Parts: sequence; structure tokens; C-alpha cells
Amino acid sequence: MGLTAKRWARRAGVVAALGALAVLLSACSDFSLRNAVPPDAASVQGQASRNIYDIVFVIGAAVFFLVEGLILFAVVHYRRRAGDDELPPQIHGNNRLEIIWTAIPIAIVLALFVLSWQTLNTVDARTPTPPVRIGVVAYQWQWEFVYAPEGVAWQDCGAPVNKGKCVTVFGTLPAGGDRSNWTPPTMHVPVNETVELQLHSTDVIHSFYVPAFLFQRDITPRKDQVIQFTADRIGIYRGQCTQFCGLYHQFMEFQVQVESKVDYVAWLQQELTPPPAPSAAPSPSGPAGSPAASSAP
Ligand SMILES: [Cu+2]
Repeated sequence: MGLTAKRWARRAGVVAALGALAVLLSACSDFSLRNAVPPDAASVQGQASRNIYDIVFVIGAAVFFLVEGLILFAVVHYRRRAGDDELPPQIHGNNRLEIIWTAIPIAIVLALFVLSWQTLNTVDARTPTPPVRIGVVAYQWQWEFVYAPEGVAWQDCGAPVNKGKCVTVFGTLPAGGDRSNWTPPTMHVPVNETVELQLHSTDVIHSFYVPAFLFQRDITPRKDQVIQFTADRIGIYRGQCTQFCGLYHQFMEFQVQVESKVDYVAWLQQELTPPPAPSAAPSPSGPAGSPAASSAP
């Protein structure tokens, strides 16, 4: 009686597990292995992050399969068989084994520490004379990208003496929240040149994130962040604020257009020719009510 109940319970368990697996697989019909790994890096710094990701992934996978394989082997090979009525010999302590399984994880952790340190140095490396400097102003709920000429700080672009010298890309909210005819603000940068971003928030914490650069940095009010990157693949890359920053946070998208130096200079020149932007100063005033077109030039 007890045995039959146990068997039924086991069968019910198997059916439930198969059902759960079917539900799980049906939910993953869009699953592709491509989505399970980070995107191809489009910057030198992103490639460094990607390299260490790959190394950690390979080590993690090797450890997983080794440990799971040994567990399965032990469970199957040393399972209790008919007639096994006594415990197998009980062993306590094995110095050689214990040294090995302590030393290997320590070696892995130390190697990863050194590699992470090197990667961090690559990602955070800064040159004192970046060829391109951009002021990035984040506010509820858009972005402004301010290009100031050599010798002018982006914060001073609003001064009358600098009129016509700066280029400002103003982000606008999609009218009525409708994205169909809306383009997020675009940051133009030349390929293979170091670009410095001076990240500034005028209100709450935002976050600068471009998935293709495998990079994210919070922008905290009253504490500007300076980052540098070198995009090495021409293309247009999506960006998004990734700190929930209020009602229209989801509209804080932007694009980074990586183009040839010639195209970049041509774009800058075209933007510098009149008619100039109505105001080059950051205008953090978002719309009061619903998302609507704001101060686009
Ligand atoms: Cu934000």
C-alpha cells in the first residue's frame, strides 16, 4: 500500500516536472542563443569588457559541467543496489584532495582578479587631450548633447560671447507619447577617436547606457562624471537612461551615431551654420502634463 502510494507520488512528480518544462519551453519560443550573450562590442573599452565576460563564462561553464558531471557520476555509479544493506567505508579527511580543491579555486579567483583589474584600467583609462568633448545633460525626461569648440567649456555655451560657437542636440519627448514618428536625440561621434563625455544631471539620478558599448554610468546631480570611449565600428547604436527617473523615464532614449571623421566634421559644420539653436544652454524644463514636443530647434 505504502509502496503504491510512493510510486504514484513519483509518477505525479514526473508529470508535473514535464508539464513545467513544456510551459517553460513554450515561453521561450523566441529564445535564441544570440540573446543570451552580450552584443558585439562597438568600442575599444566594450571589447575589453566582452573579453573578460567570455573568459569568465568559459571558466564558469567548465566548472559547472565538471561539478555536475561528477555529481551525476557519483549518484548513478554508486547508487544503492539490491542487497546493499551496509554503509560503504566511511572516510574522514584527505590532505592531498583538500589542498587541491582549495588551491584550484584560489588560483581561478586570483587570475580573474588580475584580469578584472586590467580590464578596469582599460575601461577607465583617460587621455588628457581627447579630440572630442561632449557635454551630456540628463534631465527629466530627455537629453542634451553639447559640442563646444576647443577652449570653451560646454557649460559656457549659453554665454552671449559664445553665441554661434557651440552645437547643441536637443532631445524632445514624443508628442502624445506616440513613438511612431519620433526620433530620439542623436549623439554624433567620429569612429576610432577618443570621445570624452562630461555627464551632468540637473535634477535626479539618471544613467547613461549604450548596450553596444557594454557600458553604463550613473549621472548623479551635483556630481558630474567624466568618461571616455573610442567607438571602433561605424553604425547607429541605441542608448537609454537606465535609472528609473520619473513618469516619462521610458522616453529617455538616445542614439549614438558613429561615423567617419569626414562625415562627423561635415555634420558639425552643418549644425554650426545658421539658423542657430534658440538657446544653447541646458533647458531642463520638461513638459508639465503629458509627453509633448518640447524645445526642439
Ligand atoms: Cu533618466
